[in-house]
Amino acid sequence: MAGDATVEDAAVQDLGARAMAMIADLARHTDEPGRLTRLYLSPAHAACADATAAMMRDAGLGVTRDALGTLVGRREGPTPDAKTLLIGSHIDSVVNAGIYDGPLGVVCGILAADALRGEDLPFALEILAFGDEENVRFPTSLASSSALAGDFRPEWLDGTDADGVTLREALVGFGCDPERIGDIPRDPARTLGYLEVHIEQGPVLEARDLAVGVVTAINGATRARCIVDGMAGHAGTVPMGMRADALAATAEMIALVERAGTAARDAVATVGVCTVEPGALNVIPARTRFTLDIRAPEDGVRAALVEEIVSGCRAVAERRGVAFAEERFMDQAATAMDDTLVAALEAGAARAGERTLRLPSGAGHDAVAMARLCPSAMLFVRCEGGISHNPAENITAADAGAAVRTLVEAVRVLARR
Ligand code: HGY
Ligand code: MN
Ligand code: MN
Repeated sequence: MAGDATVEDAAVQDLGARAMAMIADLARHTDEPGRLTRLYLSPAHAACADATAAMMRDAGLGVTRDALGTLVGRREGPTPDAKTLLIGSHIDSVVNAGIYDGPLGVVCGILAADALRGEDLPFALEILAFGDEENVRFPTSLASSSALAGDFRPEWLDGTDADGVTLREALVGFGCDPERIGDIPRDPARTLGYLEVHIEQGPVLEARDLAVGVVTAINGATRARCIVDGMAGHAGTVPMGMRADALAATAEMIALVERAGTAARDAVATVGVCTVEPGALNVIPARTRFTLDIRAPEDGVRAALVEEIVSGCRAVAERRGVAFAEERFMDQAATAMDDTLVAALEAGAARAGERTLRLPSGAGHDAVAMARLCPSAMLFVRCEGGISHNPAENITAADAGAAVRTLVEAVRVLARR
Protein backbone atom coordinates (compact mmCIF):
# COMPACT_ATOMS: atom_id res chain seq x y z
CA MET A 1 0.00 0.00 0.00
CA ALA A 2 1.43 3.43 -0.88
CA GLY A 3 0.58 4.64 2.65
CA ASP A 4 2.89 1.99 4.04
CA ALA A 5 5.85 3.31 2.06
CA THR A 6 8.68 3.97 4.54
CA VAL A 7 10.93 7.00 4.53
CA GLU A 8 13.65 4.61 3.32
CA ASP A 9 11.53 3.59 0.34
CA ALA A 10 10.96 7.25 -0.45
CA ALA A 11 14.71 7.81 -0.16
CA VAL A 12 15.37 4.90 -2.53
CA GLN A 13 12.77 6.17 -4.97
CA ASP A 14 14.20 9.69 -4.78
CA LEU A 15 17.73 8.45 -5.45
CA GLY A 16 16.40 6.28 -8.25
CA ALA A 17 14.43 9.11 -9.80
CA ARG A 18 17.47 11.41 -9.56
CA ALA A 19 19.69 8.76 -11.17
CA MET A 20 17.26 8.23 -14.06
CA ALA A 21 16.94 11.98 -14.64
CA MET A 22 20.73 12.43 -14.69
CA ILE A 23 21.22 9.50 -17.08
CA ALA A 24 18.49 10.88 -19.37
CA ASP A 25 20.25 14.24 -19.31
CA LEU A 26 23.59 12.73 -20.33
CA ALA A 27 21.84 10.70 -23.06
CA ARG A 28 21.04 13.95 -24.91
CA HIS A 29 24.69 14.20 -26.03
CA THR A 30 25.04 12.15 -29.20
CA ASP A 31 27.06 12.38 -32.42
CA GLU A 32 24.09 11.08 -34.43
CA PRO A 33 20.73 12.86 -34.09
CA GLY A 34 17.91 10.38 -33.50
CA ARG A 35 20.05 7.72 -31.86
CA LEU A 36 22.77 7.52 -29.19
CA THR A 37 26.30 7.24 -30.55
CA ARG A 38 28.98 8.91 -28.42
CA LEU A 39 32.46 7.91 -29.50
CA TYR A 40 35.67 8.65 -27.62
CA LEU A 41 36.87 12.30 -28.04
CA SER A 42 33.90 13.23 -30.23
CA PRO A 43 31.91 16.48 -29.83
CA ALA A 44 29.23 14.48 -28.02
CA HIS A 45 31.82 13.08 -25.63
CA ALA A 46 33.00 16.63 -24.89
CA ALA A 47 29.44 17.86 -24.26
CA CYS A 48 28.63 14.85 -22.11
CA ALA A 49 31.83 15.36 -20.11
CA ASP A 50 30.87 19.00 -19.47
CA ALA A 51 27.44 17.91 -18.20
CA THR A 52 29.02 15.18 -16.06
CA ALA A 53 31.52 17.66 -14.58
CA ALA A 54 28.63 19.94 -13.59
CA MET A 55 26.91 17.01 -11.83
CA MET A 56 30.18 16.20 -10.03
CA ARG A 57 30.54 19.80 -8.86
CA ASP A 58 26.92 19.82 -7.67
CA ALA A 59 27.86 16.82 -5.51
CA GLY A 60 30.67 18.82 -3.90
CA LEU A 61 33.49 17.22 -5.86
CA GLY A 62 36.54 19.05 -7.23
CA VAL A 63 36.71 18.25 -10.96
CA THR A 64 39.79 17.80 -13.14
CA ARG A 65 40.36 16.15 -16.53
CA ASP A 66 43.40 14.02 -17.29
CA ALA A 67 45.46 13.87 -20.50
CA LEU A 68 43.23 11.15 -21.99
CA GLY A 69 40.01 13.03 -21.28
CA THR A 70 38.98 11.11 -18.14
CA LEU A 71 36.96 13.27 -15.75
CA VAL A 72 38.00 12.98 -12.09
CA GLY A 73 35.62 14.24 -9.39
CA ARG A 74 37.56 14.23 -6.12
CA ARG A 75 36.64 14.57 -2.46
CA GLU A 76 39.79 15.00 -0.37
CA GLY A 77 40.63 12.59 2.44
CA PRO A 78 41.06 13.51 6.12
CA THR A 79 44.85 13.77 5.69
CA PRO A 80 47.11 14.34 2.67
CA ASP A 81 48.42 10.78 2.89
CA ALA A 82 44.96 9.18 3.04
CA LYS A 83 44.33 6.50 0.43
CA THR A 84 41.75 7.05 -2.31
CA LEU A 85 38.72 4.91 -3.08
CA LEU A 86 37.91 5.07 -6.81
CA ILE A 87 34.38 4.67 -8.16
CA GLY A 88 33.58 5.00 -11.85
CA SER A 89 32.57 3.78 -15.26
CA HIS A 90 32.53 5.16 -18.82
CA ILE A 91 30.58 7.81 -20.78
CA ASP A 92 31.52 6.69 -24.28
CA SER A 93 29.04 4.41 -26.07
CA VAL A 94 28.75 1.96 -28.92
CA VAL A 95 26.86 2.90 -32.11
CA ASN A 96 23.07 3.22 -31.64
CA ALA A 97 23.55 2.46 -27.96
CA GLY A 98 21.39 2.17 -24.91
CA ILE A 99 21.63 5.03 -22.42
CA TYR A 100 22.62 3.07 -19.28
CA ASP A 101 25.79 1.19 -20.39
CA GLY A 102 28.43 3.31 -18.65
CA PRO A 103 26.58 6.42 -17.45
CA LEU A 104 24.69 4.39 -14.82
CA GLY A 105 27.97 3.72 -13.01
CA VAL A 106 29.17 7.32 -13.21
CA VAL A 107 25.84 8.70 -12.01
CA CYS A 108 25.62 6.17 -9.15
CA GLY A 109 29.10 7.22 -8.05
CA ILE A 110 28.16 10.91 -8.11
CA LEU A 111 24.95 10.30 -6.14
CA ALA A 112 26.85 8.18 -3.60
CA ALA A 113 29.41 10.96 -3.15
CA ASP A 114 26.53 13.40 -2.68
CA ALA A 115 24.84 11.14 -0.11
CA LEU A 116 28.11 10.79 1.85
CA ARG A 117 28.96 14.51 1.95
CA GLY A 118 28.07 14.97 5.60
CA GLU A 119 29.96 11.89 6.78
CA ASP A 120 33.61 11.54 7.74
CA LEU A 121 35.48 8.99 5.64
CA PRO A 122 38.99 7.73 6.43
CA PHE A 123 39.88 7.90 2.72
CA ALA A 124 39.57 10.26 -0.22
CA LEU A 125 36.92 9.53 -2.85
CA GLU A 126 37.22 9.93 -6.61
CA ILE A 127 34.42 9.47 -9.16
CA LEU A 128 35.84 8.67 -12.61
CA ALA A 129 34.17 9.09 -16.02
CA PHE A 130 36.32 7.18 -18.53
CA GLY A 131 36.05 7.93 -22.25
CA ASP A 132 37.50 4.92 -24.08
CA GLU A 133 35.87 1.80 -22.69
CA GLU A 134 34.03 0.66 -25.80
CA ASN A 135 37.11 0.95 -28.01
CA VAL A 136 34.76 1.50 -30.99
CA ARG A 137 36.62 4.46 -32.55
CA PHE A 138 40.31 3.54 -32.17
CA PRO A 139 42.16 0.15 -32.03
CA THR A 140 42.80 0.51 -28.31
CA SER A 141 41.99 -1.57 -25.26
CA LEU A 142 40.39 0.29 -22.34
CA ALA A 143 42.95 3.07 -22.96
CA SER A 144 41.68 5.66 -20.45
CA SER A 145 41.37 3.29 -17.48
CA SER A 146 44.52 1.35 -18.44
CA ALA A 147 46.44 4.61 -18.15
CA LEU A 148 45.60 4.86 -14.42
CA ALA A 149 47.15 1.40 -14.01
CA GLY A 150 50.25 2.52 -15.96
CA ASP A 151 49.32 0.30 -18.92
CA PHE A 152 48.78 2.91 -21.64
CA ARG A 153 50.60 1.77 -24.79
CA PRO A 154 52.29 4.67 -26.68
CA GLU A 155 51.65 2.92 -30.02
CA TRP A 156 47.93 3.49 -29.44
CA LEU A 157 48.55 7.20 -30.20
CA ASP A 158 49.22 6.33 -33.86
CA GLY A 159 46.06 4.21 -34.22
CA THR A 160 43.51 5.71 -36.58
CA ASP A 161 39.72 5.86 -36.69
CA ALA A 162 37.56 5.16 -39.78
CA ASP A 163 38.40 8.64 -41.13
CA GLY A 164 42.15 8.24 -40.69
CA VAL A 165 42.34 10.53 -37.65
CA THR A 166 44.99 9.35 -35.18
CA LEU A 167 44.32 9.10 -31.45
CA ARG A 168 47.04 11.74 -30.94
CA GLU A 169 45.27 14.17 -33.30
CA ALA A 170 41.90 13.50 -31.66
CA LEU A 171 43.34 14.12 -28.18
CA VAL A 172 44.80 17.47 -29.26
CA GLY A 173 41.49 18.39 -30.88
CA PHE A 174 39.77 17.52 -27.59
CA GLY A 175 42.06 19.92 -25.74
CA CYS A 176 44.26 17.23 -24.18
CA ASP A 177 48.05 17.12 -24.21
CA PRO A 178 49.32 13.64 -25.20
CA GLU A 179 52.69 14.58 -23.71
CA ARG A 180 51.04 14.59 -20.24
CA ILE A 181 49.77 11.00 -20.43
CA GLY A 182 52.72 10.01 -18.29
CA ASP A 183 51.15 11.98 -15.39
CA ILE A 184 48.11 9.69 -15.25
CA PRO A 185 49.32 6.46 -13.54
CA ARG A 186 48.22 6.13 -9.91
CA ASP A 187 50.31 4.84 -7.02
CA PRO A 188 48.88 1.43 -6.04
CA ALA A 189 50.02 2.07 -2.46
CA ARG A 190 47.79 5.17 -2.34
CA THR A 191 44.77 3.48 -3.92
CA LEU A 192 42.30 1.66 -1.67
CA GLY A 193 40.35 0.02 -4.49
CA TYR A 194 37.94 0.51 -7.39
CA LEU A 195 34.17 -0.06 -7.44
CA GLU A 196 32.04 0.00 -10.59
CA VAL A 197 28.25 -0.13 -10.89
CA HIS A 198 27.10 -1.36 -14.32
CA ILE A 199 24.00 -2.83 -15.95
CA GLU A 200 24.29 -6.61 -16.14
CA GLN A 201 23.81 -6.67 -19.91
CA GLY A 202 22.48 -10.20 -19.43
CA PRO A 203 19.32 -11.98 -18.22
CA VAL A 204 20.37 -13.54 -14.90
CA LEU A 205 19.26 -10.93 -12.34
CA GLU A 206 15.91 -10.46 -14.05
CA ALA A 207 15.37 -14.24 -14.10
CA ARG A 208 16.13 -14.39 -10.37
CA ASP A 209 14.05 -11.27 -9.61
CA LEU A 210 17.05 -9.46 -8.09
CA ALA A 211 17.78 -5.75 -8.44
CA VAL A 212 21.54 -6.15 -7.97
CA GLY A 213 24.25 -8.81 -8.16
CA VAL A 214 27.99 -8.93 -7.42
CA VAL A 215 30.50 -9.85 -10.12
CA THR A 216 32.96 -12.70 -9.44
CA ALA A 217 35.12 -12.39 -12.59
CA ILE A 218 35.17 -10.74 -16.03
CA ASN A 219 35.66 -12.87 -19.13
CA GLY A 220 38.87 -12.54 -21.13
CA ALA A 221 38.65 -11.03 -24.63
CA THR A 222 40.66 -10.98 -27.86
CA ARG A 223 39.91 -8.42 -30.57
CA ALA A 224 41.39 -7.98 -34.05
CA ARG A 225 40.91 -6.07 -37.27
CA CYS A 226 41.15 -8.32 -40.39
CA ILE A 227 41.57 -7.53 -44.09
CA VAL A 228 40.84 -9.86 -47.02
CA ASP A 229 42.30 -8.81 -50.38
CA GLY A 230 40.97 -10.39 -53.61
CA MET A 231 40.69 -8.84 -57.04
CA ALA A 232 38.05 -6.49 -58.42
CA GLY A 233 36.48 -7.64 -61.67
CA HIS A 234 33.47 -7.34 -63.91
CA ALA A 235 30.52 -9.18 -62.29
CA GLY A 236 29.18 -9.99 -65.74
CA THR A 237 32.23 -11.34 -67.48
CA VAL A 238 34.52 -13.15 -65.01
CA PRO A 239 33.58 -16.86 -64.78
CA MET A 240 32.83 -18.09 -61.25
CA GLY A 241 35.86 -20.40 -61.19
CA MET A 242 38.28 -17.58 -62.09
CA ARG A 243 37.45 -15.11 -59.34
CA ALA A 244 39.33 -13.90 -56.23
CA ASP A 245 36.15 -12.68 -54.54
CA ALA A 246 37.11 -11.08 -51.21
CA LEU A 247 33.52 -11.02 -49.91
CA ALA A 248 32.70 -14.64 -50.77
CA ALA A 249 35.90 -15.67 -48.95
CA THR A 250 34.93 -13.49 -45.99
CA ALA A 251 31.47 -15.03 -45.85
CA GLU A 252 33.08 -18.45 -45.48
CA MET A 253 35.36 -17.08 -42.75
CA ILE A 254 32.43 -15.55 -40.83
CA ALA A 255 30.59 -18.87 -40.93
CA LEU A 256 33.75 -20.48 -39.54
CA VAL A 257 33.88 -17.90 -36.70
CA GLU A 258 30.29 -18.72 -35.72
CA ARG A 259 30.82 -22.50 -35.94
CA ALA A 260 34.03 -22.45 -33.86
CA GLY A 261 32.59 -20.06 -31.26
CA THR A 262 29.53 -22.26 -30.87
CA ALA A 263 31.62 -25.40 -30.36
CA ALA A 264 34.06 -23.92 -27.80
CA ARG A 265 33.19 -24.21 -24.06
CA ASP A 266 31.39 -21.14 -22.62
CA ALA A 267 32.91 -19.00 -25.41
CA VAL A 268 31.52 -16.40 -27.80
CA ALA A 269 32.92 -15.21 -31.14
CA THR A 270 31.51 -12.28 -33.09
CA VAL A 271 32.13 -10.43 -36.34
CA GLY A 272 30.54 -7.06 -35.56
CA VAL A 273 31.84 -4.96 -38.44
CA CYS A 274 32.30 -5.88 -42.11
CA THR A 275 32.90 -3.38 -44.93
CA VAL A 276 33.26 -4.13 -48.65
CA GLU A 277 35.34 -2.28 -51.26
CA PRO A 278 34.68 -0.91 -53.81
CA GLY A 279 31.04 -1.73 -52.92
CA ALA A 280 29.26 -1.72 -56.30
CA LEU A 281 26.67 -4.30 -57.31
CA ASN A 282 28.40 -5.16 -60.60
CA VAL A 283 31.97 -5.33 -59.29
CA ILE A 284 33.48 -8.47 -57.78
CA PRO A 285 34.54 -7.35 -54.24
CA ALA A 286 38.23 -6.54 -54.08
CA ARG A 287 38.66 -6.06 -50.31
CA THR A 288 36.81 -6.58 -47.07
CA ARG A 289 37.65 -5.35 -43.58
CA PHE A 290 36.10 -7.15 -40.65
CA THR A 291 36.52 -7.39 -36.87
CA LEU A 292 36.91 -10.34 -34.49
CA ASP A 293 35.68 -10.27 -30.88
CA ILE A 294 36.41 -13.58 -29.11
CA ARG A 295 35.73 -14.17 -25.38
CA ALA A 296 35.70 -16.93 -22.76
CA PRO A 297 35.93 -17.24 -18.97
CA GLU A 298 38.99 -19.47 -19.33
CA ASP A 299 42.06 -17.99 -21.03
CA GLY A 300 43.15 -21.39 -22.39
CA VAL A 301 39.81 -21.90 -24.14
CA ARG A 302 39.99 -18.40 -25.60
CA ALA A 303 43.58 -18.83 -26.85
CA ALA A 304 42.71 -22.13 -28.55
CA LEU A 305 39.61 -20.61 -30.14
CA VAL A 306 41.57 -17.60 -31.44
CA GLU A 307 44.15 -19.94 -32.97
CA GLU A 308 41.45 -22.11 -34.56
CA ILE A 309 39.68 -19.10 -36.08
CA VAL A 310 42.78 -17.29 -37.38
CA SER A 311 44.35 -20.43 -38.86
CA GLY A 312 40.96 -21.36 -40.33
CA CYS A 313 40.70 -17.97 -42.03
CA ARG A 314 44.21 -18.38 -43.42
CA ALA A 315 43.27 -21.77 -44.88
CA VAL A 316 40.15 -20.33 -46.54
CA ALA A 317 42.25 -17.51 -48.04
CA GLU A 318 44.86 -19.95 -49.31
CA ARG A 319 42.25 -22.16 -50.98
CA ARG A 320 40.48 -19.21 -52.57
CA GLY A 321 43.56 -17.35 -53.75
CA VAL A 322 42.96 -14.21 -51.66
CA ALA A 323 45.21 -12.54 -49.05
CA PHE A 324 44.29 -12.50 -45.33
CA ALA A 325 45.82 -10.14 -42.75
CA GLU A 326 44.94 -9.97 -39.05
CA GLU A 327 45.93 -7.09 -36.72
CA ARG A 328 45.31 -7.99 -33.09
CA PHE A 329 44.75 -5.02 -30.80
CA MET A 330 43.34 -6.54 -27.64
CA ASP A 331 44.25 -9.59 -25.60
CA GLN A 332 42.66 -9.17 -22.16
CA ALA A 333 43.06 -12.01 -19.68
CA ALA A 334 40.04 -13.09 -17.62
CA THR A 335 40.00 -10.93 -14.47
CA ALA A 336 38.93 -12.06 -10.99
CA MET A 337 37.32 -9.46 -8.72
CA ASP A 338 38.74 -8.76 -5.24
CA ASP A 339 37.24 -10.89 -2.43
CA THR A 340 37.28 -8.10 0.16
CA LEU A 341 35.50 -5.63 -2.12
CA VAL A 342 33.07 -8.32 -3.28
CA ALA A 343 32.20 -8.91 0.39
CA ALA A 344 31.83 -5.15 0.97
CA LEU A 345 29.36 -4.89 -1.91
CA GLU A 346 27.41 -7.88 -0.57
CA ALA A 347 27.37 -6.36 2.93
CA GLY A 348 26.34 -3.03 1.44
CA ALA A 349 23.49 -4.65 -0.44
CA ALA A 350 22.30 -6.43 2.71
CA ARG A 351 22.35 -3.14 4.66
CA ALA A 352 20.38 -1.58 1.80
CA GLY A 353 17.83 -4.38 2.11
CA GLU A 354 18.75 -6.04 -1.18
CA ARG A 355 19.27 -9.75 -1.85
CA THR A 356 22.16 -10.48 -4.23
CA LEU A 357 23.87 -13.32 -6.04
CA ARG A 358 27.37 -13.70 -7.45
CA LEU A 359 27.73 -13.94 -11.20
CA PRO A 360 30.45 -13.69 -13.91
CA SER A 361 30.56 -10.92 -16.50
CA GLY A 362 30.55 -11.83 -20.20
CA ALA A 363 31.03 -8.15 -21.05
CA GLY A 364 34.31 -6.32 -20.60
CA HIS A 365 34.55 -3.28 -18.32
CA ASP A 366 36.99 -0.64 -17.11
CA ALA A 367 37.30 -2.81 -13.99
CA VAL A 368 39.48 -5.17 -16.08
CA ALA A 369 42.06 -2.39 -16.44
CA MET A 370 41.59 -1.05 -12.91
CA ALA A 371 42.18 -4.51 -11.42
CA ARG A 372 45.76 -4.16 -12.66
CA LEU A 373 46.10 -1.06 -10.44
CA CYS A 374 44.19 -2.00 -7.30
CA PRO A 375 41.61 -4.38 -5.79
CA SER A 376 38.44 -4.00 -7.87
CA ALA A 377 34.81 -5.16 -7.76
CA MET A 378 31.58 -4.58 -9.66
CA LEU A 379 27.92 -4.31 -8.77
CA PHE A 380 25.54 -5.39 -11.55
CA VAL A 381 22.07 -3.92 -11.93
CA ARG A 382 19.14 -5.81 -13.46
CA CYS A 383 18.33 -4.76 -17.00
CA GLU A 384 15.13 -5.54 -18.90
CA GLY A 385 15.39 -8.71 -20.96
CA GLY A 386 19.18 -8.61 -20.50
CA ILE A 387 19.22 -6.32 -23.54
CA SER A 388 22.23 -4.02 -24.07
CA HIS A 389 24.23 -2.39 -26.89
CA ASN A 390 20.73 -1.66 -28.16
CA PRO A 391 18.47 1.40 -27.71
CA ALA A 392 15.94 -0.90 -26.01
CA GLU A 393 18.33 -1.17 -23.02
CA ASN A 394 16.27 -0.35 -19.91
CA ILE A 395 16.33 -0.36 -16.09
CA THR A 396 13.87 0.81 -13.43
CA ALA A 397 14.23 3.82 -11.14
CA ALA A 398 13.74 1.51 -8.16
CA ASP A 399 16.70 -0.64 -9.22
CA ALA A 400 18.83 2.44 -9.84
CA GLY A 401 17.97 3.61 -6.32
CA ALA A 402 18.82 0.19 -4.91
CA ALA A 403 22.20 0.38 -6.65
CA VAL A 404 23.01 3.80 -5.20
CA ARG A 405 21.97 2.72 -1.71
CA THR A 406 24.08 -0.44 -2.03
CA LEU A 407 27.07 1.60 -3.13
CA VAL A 408 26.66 4.09 -0.28
CA GLU A 409 26.40 1.26 2.26
CA ALA A 410 29.42 -0.52 0.74
CA VAL A 411 31.50 2.65 1.12
CA ARG A 412 30.36 2.88 4.75
CA VAL A 413 31.41 -0.76 5.26
CA LEU A 414 34.86 0.04 3.86
CA ALA A 415 35.06 3.17 6.00
CA ARG A 416 34.53 1.12 9.12
CA ARG A 417 37.23 -1.46 8.20
O1 HGY B 1 32.26 -5.01 -25.35
C1 HGY B 1 32.16 -5.00 -24.14
O2 HGY B 1 32.21 -6.04 -23.52
C2 HGY B 1 31.97 -3.71 -23.41
O3 HGY B 1 30.64 -3.27 -23.58
N1 HGY B 1 32.88 -2.71 -23.90
MN1 MN C 1 29.98 -0.71 -20.39
MN1 MN D 1 29.35 -1.60 -23.66
